[in-house]
Amino acid sequence: MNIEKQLNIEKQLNIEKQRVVILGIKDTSASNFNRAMEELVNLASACDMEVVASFQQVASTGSSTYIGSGKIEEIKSFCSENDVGTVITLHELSPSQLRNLDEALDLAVFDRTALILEIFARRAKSKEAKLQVDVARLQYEMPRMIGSYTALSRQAGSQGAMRSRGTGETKLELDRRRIERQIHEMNQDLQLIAQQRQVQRRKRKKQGLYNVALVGYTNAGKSTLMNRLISISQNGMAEKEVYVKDQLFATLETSVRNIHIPPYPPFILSDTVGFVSELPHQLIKAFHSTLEEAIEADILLHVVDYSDSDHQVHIDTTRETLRDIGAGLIEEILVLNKSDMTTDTIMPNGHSSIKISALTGDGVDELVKTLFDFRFQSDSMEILLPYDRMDMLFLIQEECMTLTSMEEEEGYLMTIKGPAHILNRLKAFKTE
Ligand SMILES: Nc1nc2c(ncn2[C@@H]2O[C@H](COP(=O)(O)OP(=O)(O)OP(=O)(O)O)[C@@H](O)[C@H]2O)c(=O)[nH]1
Ligand SMILES: [Mg+2]
Repeated sequence: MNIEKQLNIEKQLNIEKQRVVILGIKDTSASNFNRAMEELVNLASACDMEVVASFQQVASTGSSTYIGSGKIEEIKSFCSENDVGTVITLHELSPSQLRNLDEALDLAVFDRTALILEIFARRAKSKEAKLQVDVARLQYEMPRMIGSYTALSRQAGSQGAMRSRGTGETKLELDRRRIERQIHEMNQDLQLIAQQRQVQRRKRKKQGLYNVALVGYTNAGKSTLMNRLISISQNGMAEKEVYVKDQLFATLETSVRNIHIPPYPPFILSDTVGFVSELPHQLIKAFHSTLEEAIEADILLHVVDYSDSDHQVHIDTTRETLRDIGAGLIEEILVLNKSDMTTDTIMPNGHSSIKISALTGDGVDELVKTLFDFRFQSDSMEILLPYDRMDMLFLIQEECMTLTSMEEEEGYLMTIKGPAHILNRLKAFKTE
């Protein structure tokens, strides 16, 4: 595929409701394959495309055109009869496969990775997200561009046109260096932004607030749960709600909010990008810093769309990705969301889970309680705090949960629950 064609695809991608067909090689069990193809339809619709047909072929290993010639003809005639100009493949194609299939079909061809990159590019709003997507895209495009140059120069060579081959190679080298330089500069900018983020995170850490991160498969309801918690939060200042939509990758950046739901102390809640199976590796790397918020959390709220029959696969995918980014050992609470849409009573076993509906609010109180049961694993403690220890009173208000409080002659008589390190500091005031 040459660069002009590539740009053409990008142009076409910007047209609303583009008609496309999807194509997959069935190299796994029928159920896995169907699930993956269904997800591809959802990814396409997240990119404003309408999937008009789905083609499949039983495994053909290492084909230079991904599929066989019979299937190519079938797709070609279907597309010309049905006014379809674009084919999306389930697997990531090698640069040469992409080029060969593109030429054989004479249609715009792109793979699942390119589709996901396009969705991310469309959703990116902040400078950081835009840079991350640009880096990932360039990394994806570079070998494919090299492939197209190599093909061009091979063609030229076979016709004996040495001069044009030389020109192609020089241009290739220049473009390659230009892109490498661009990637390098963008990575430097990203590093700067990541450092600023780190400073903010350190500040929050210093405050010692409970740091909770929402994670989970895309479209599970993480942002809806965040908004629900914001709506019942009683901060002095109202926190801004986050974007929710019934589409894959509605959220791309991390939003951090301060939540205070009495009688519990305030905590920090972050909502981040959702996971998907086989997230392109270029993106995992690029989004590492976005996901860092999750890596440094005290606890993860792993949100699952419990009404989706594939929820166990989604749980596994999310855990795998968490391990990949280095957050695999953080304590998690499995939040079985959208329980208003299912009567399923089988709970995934082996971990602490809780059923809720972020939409109706059912189970959310219980979830907050569970969250703080994790935080305050010790028993409650009774203290008598002298009136001149306002510093400690402040600490209690910030970090602990006050079960009872009375004003006595010598000070406040309180029963509190709190994180072990804070209770340790308050030991001196413990009543017998
Ligand atoms: N019925 C029902 N729908 C829900 C519930 N929670 C979320 N939804 C819907 O599910 C869709 C996705 O919700 P989001 O909160 O955007 O999901 P997300 O996990 O943030 O998704 P990404 O940001 O794309 O990763 C929206 O249409 C929500 O209205 C729920 O408890 N019940
Ligand atoms: Mg979201």
